[in-house]
Amino acid sequence: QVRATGHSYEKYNKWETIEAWTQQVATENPGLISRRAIGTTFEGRTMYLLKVGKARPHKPAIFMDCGFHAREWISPAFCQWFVREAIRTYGHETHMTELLNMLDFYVLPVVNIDGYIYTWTKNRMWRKTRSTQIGTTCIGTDPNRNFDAGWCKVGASRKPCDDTYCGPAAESERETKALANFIRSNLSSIKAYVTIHSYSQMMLYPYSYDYKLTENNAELNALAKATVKELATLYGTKYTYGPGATTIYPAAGGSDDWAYDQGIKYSFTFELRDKGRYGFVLPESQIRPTCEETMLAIKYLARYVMEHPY
Ligand code: ING
Ligand code: ZN
Repeated sequence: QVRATGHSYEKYNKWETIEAWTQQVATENPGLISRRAIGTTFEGRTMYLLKVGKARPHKPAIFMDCGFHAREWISPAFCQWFVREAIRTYGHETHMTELLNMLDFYVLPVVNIDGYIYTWTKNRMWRKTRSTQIGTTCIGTDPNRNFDAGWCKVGASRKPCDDTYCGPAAESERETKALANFIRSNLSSIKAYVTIHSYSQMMLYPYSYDYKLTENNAELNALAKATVKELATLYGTKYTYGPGATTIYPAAGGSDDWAYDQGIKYSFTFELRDKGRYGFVLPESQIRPTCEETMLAIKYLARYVMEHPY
């Protein structure tokens, strides 16, 4: 069992603890996990990406990130939980064993590290990155408005002081640039993109930047329907699902829309628990049930992707 200093899967961990944990899980599970740096944040921190899967050439992959928005603490907690479940159940549970034999998961535990640290030290409700720019004293860009997908056309702000500021240009942020560069460099293997947010219990798929529907809308709808049904089998947690624009709100520059337009046909945004009672400040007692039900969803989705090559 992995125990980085002070680390707990049922608590919210500060960044230093998560960083040490990424090293520890990789070192202790060399046959299943490798770690690499994909970039650095505005404040100079290293962005670590974990590759989870049984080593084999030419494997398809699923990319999953957590911690886009600083205050959505359940999200990084889920990425950590996912990695632990992979380690714990590989070779013991047939579903996970088959998945990791056939697929690689690229897991980025915290995208917006600087913002995450800021929520631990200064302002629990911070959302954006922590980048500065000349001409304004306001700080930060919304990383999920910063992708080159209808950039800043709708549901985003051009004002640097706003929470949904789209940034001075698409991919202006070091964090979004690093993520986009990694995906562009691995497009031939990445078959699905999953980004974990909170809250509101939704499973969203493209598009959010426009009311148009994707070419495979019927398939995405059926897949989302089946996935949220699977999630609900554990505790009855109800998720809504659908295209972002009509299910949550129109918003341009999101990573799922961008990934889809790169050719990744299975692209989803999850909004985990709850529906507003605790909101972003979900109690630690809900980490376990939230992560367990979300594991069912991700494993279901992964099996579908594995069985539908393209
Ligand atoms: N929700 C997402 C947001 O960035 C979203 C919703 C998904 C927008 C996909 C655009 C594209 O606003 C949260 N809670 O962050
Ligand atoms: Zn979010």
